[in-house]
Amino acid sequence: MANIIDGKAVSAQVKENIRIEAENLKKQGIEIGLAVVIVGNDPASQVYVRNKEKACEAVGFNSYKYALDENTTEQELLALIDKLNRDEKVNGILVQLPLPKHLDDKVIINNILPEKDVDAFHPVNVGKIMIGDYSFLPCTPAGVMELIKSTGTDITGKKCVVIGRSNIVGKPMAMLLLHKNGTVTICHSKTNDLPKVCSQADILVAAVGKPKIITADYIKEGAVVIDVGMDRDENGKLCGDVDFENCKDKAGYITPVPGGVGPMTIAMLMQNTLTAAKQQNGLLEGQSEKSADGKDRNMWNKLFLHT
Ligand code: BQF
Repeated sequence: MANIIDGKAVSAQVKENIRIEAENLKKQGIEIGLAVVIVGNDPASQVYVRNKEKACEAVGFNSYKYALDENTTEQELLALIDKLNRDEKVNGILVQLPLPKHLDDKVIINNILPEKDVDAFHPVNVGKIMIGDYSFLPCTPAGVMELIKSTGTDITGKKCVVIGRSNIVGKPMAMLLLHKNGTVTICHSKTNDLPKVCSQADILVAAVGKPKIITADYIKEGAVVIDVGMDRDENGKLCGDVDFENCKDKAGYITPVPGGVGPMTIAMLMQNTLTAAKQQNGLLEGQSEKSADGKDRNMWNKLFLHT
């Protein structure tokens, strides 16, 4: 039986540290605010938004929820974003995805001020992630990194396989592993002999979006297996991309769904919102300088080197 990585416990620890920092900032008169915008009535999105509001409450941030009608126009949504960009009480802005079909998420995201883009989806922040200059962490990949760290696994030199090449998970995930000196392979729907590639991985990150497609034949004995999937099984029950029961005896460490990556994604969003508030209040100046090698800095140092 593999060690089961407890995402809820790790996320609780991260959030507790954030709560203490927020409490100290409050004593200096600084309150932290996150605006959450949701358009339409997608039930999964409503759950995710509620999770984000609850996390804000737990760490002592103000949350401002904007629930807009399904038929909201681009112009109306952009007007709200413009208002939030200017609102000093709002340190972070997130627009819950996916948006209804008539809205183009690229246009919307491009109009969020990069300094308030706590999802790190704006092209400016995506570019910064590529060069290893982390003002905001990509939430899900950063959560995965924290979970790997919690196992005590050193990524340097390890074979890392990421399944999935989305802009939200797969691509930034590969970057974070690369910046930690992993030897990274990105697989996708056109990859030849996926089980063979995966079964060479010391660290396997599954972000496919298909229930339980990763079985024991994809897993190297003792590997760290991280499941980013949020799928439904044949009974409509929440499950991941990894067939947990089938893989748990072969993996060295494995994340469950629920209670694995999901709670970490939310914790990292809180971390980014704290960072945004500090930056906007001029409290991160001293940390924005390069370290001697010019590579690891800011949040990166804080979160992944010596927390
Ligand atoms: C848990 C998300 C797909 C598409 C858009 C805790 C969340 C999920 C699970 C959560 C997700 C997934 C979020 C658990 C936010 C993660 O206990 O296992 C929290 O709220 N998430 C999102 O905002 O958009 C998504 C997945």
